[in-house]
Amino acid sequence: MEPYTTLISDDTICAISTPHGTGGIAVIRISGPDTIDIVSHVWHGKPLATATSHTAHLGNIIDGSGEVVDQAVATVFRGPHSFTGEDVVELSVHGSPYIQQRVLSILTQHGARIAEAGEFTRRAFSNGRIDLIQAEGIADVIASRTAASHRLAMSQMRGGFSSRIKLLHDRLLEMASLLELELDFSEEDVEFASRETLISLAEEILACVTKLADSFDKGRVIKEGIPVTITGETNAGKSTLLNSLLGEDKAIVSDIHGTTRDSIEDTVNIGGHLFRFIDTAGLRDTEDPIESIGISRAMDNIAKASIVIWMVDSTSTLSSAIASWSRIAPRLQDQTDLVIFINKSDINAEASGLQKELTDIIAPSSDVHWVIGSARSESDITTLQDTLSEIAAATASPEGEITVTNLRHYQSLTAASRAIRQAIRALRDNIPGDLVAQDIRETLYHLSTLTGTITTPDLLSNIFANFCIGK
Ligand SMILES: Nc1nc2c(ncn2[C@@H]2O[C@H](COP(=O)(O)OP(=O)(O)O)[C@@H](O)[C@H]2O)c(=O)[nH]1
Ligand SMILES: [Mg+2]
Repeated sequence: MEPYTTLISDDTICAISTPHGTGGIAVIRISGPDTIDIVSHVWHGKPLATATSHTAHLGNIIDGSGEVVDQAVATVFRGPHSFTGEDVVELSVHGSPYIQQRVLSILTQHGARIAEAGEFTRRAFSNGRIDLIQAEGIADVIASRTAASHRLAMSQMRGGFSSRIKLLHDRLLEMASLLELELDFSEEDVEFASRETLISLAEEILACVTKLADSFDKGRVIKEGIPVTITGETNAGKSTLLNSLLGEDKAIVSDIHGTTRDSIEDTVNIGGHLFRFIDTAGLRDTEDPIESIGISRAMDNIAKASIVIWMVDSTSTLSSAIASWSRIAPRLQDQTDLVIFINKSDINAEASGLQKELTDIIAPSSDVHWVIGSARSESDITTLQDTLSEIAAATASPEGEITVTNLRHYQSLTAASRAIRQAIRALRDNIPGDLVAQDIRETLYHLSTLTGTITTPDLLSNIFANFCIGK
């Protein structure tokens, strides 16, 4: 697979790669054919032109008049064994914004250009150091907020997903060549691979592609947060619970029924899993048109959730709990985990008695998790958090399994699976080999767009524009 090579200019770029502002040190990265030359003009110390790759050197950075701007460390990476594949120098300077800007401006005076967002990574891609999936993995690693999303992004950056696609690519090429042999010798009526063999090969490929595409739902949840919908009757304490989980007063809490009319959501990291909590309007009959919309949103959010927390007010009547349940139950999906939080135990000593009564009503569903306590109590919130972590851990993908987290990847995989399905149909219907080969080529095309072997400038600009400057 040849990397995409046009479009990148052969000039030398520079940027601050550390975050904006003041820090202990800041790193200024320079990459391109004239890197060593440009840096040498501002460098007083061991000559960088003769420095071997992957070595660090102490020296001074000087401006045009010979004034020392800072003492710095220059780390030299020689192409092609650098991140970008070009000559790279990383200058570690003291982290004052003034020094950072001064050094950048001196470098540009000597011919370097300020890099665009993601341009270092884009060069790494163009020079074949990484493929597009890995480039996107780097962005995800930088953006990762939890252990789970970090693990997925790391695996993607290091090429786990890419090598799986490469494997599928090779198998498809194998299939295509078998078909082409068949075409070359079609006059002589020899079969190089039986249709049966080709079908089973194609089915194997389809199974792999499908498995990857199917992991997307899980992957998206890891990246965007596991959706947890908090539902129940009005005044059950849903908004109180949301606020306790978030550790801030996000939703309005009041004893006025129907206070929360819209869905309010936010994400929190609990035990290495990202959860997206959605507080919803309380379930009741209402004449208020706005509240009605809120309730229908709440219903949608129950259906869309991975986990539903049903808040039950233990001081309220059993019949009102039953009424809530009759609204919730039809919306619950088979795979949804249900947590029943019996609330306000602080003002109702009988709260735990409700568990048995409710069990009889919602039986026989076995995987219900119970929390009996108060949405205001720190230790009860901890119990709930532990329950949520356990649920997330139980549904997380096993170590080493590839999980697709990116919509672009998912779309390419779906397109590839459509094309390979078409090939299987054609093989079964004994359609001539050249037509089958066309479907195989289409499948190959979609896998190639995934890794970036085939790409367009627009797509690349789109992907790299989301990177930060200096990456
Ligand atoms: N005593 C007690 N009151 C609570 C508890 N949770 C919520 N409340 C109160 O119940 C009322 C309704 O709470 P809110 O969170 O707005 O309920 P929502 O309508 O379900 O969102 C408010 O006055 C809360 O302060 C609890 O655990 N114990
Ligand atoms: Mg509320």
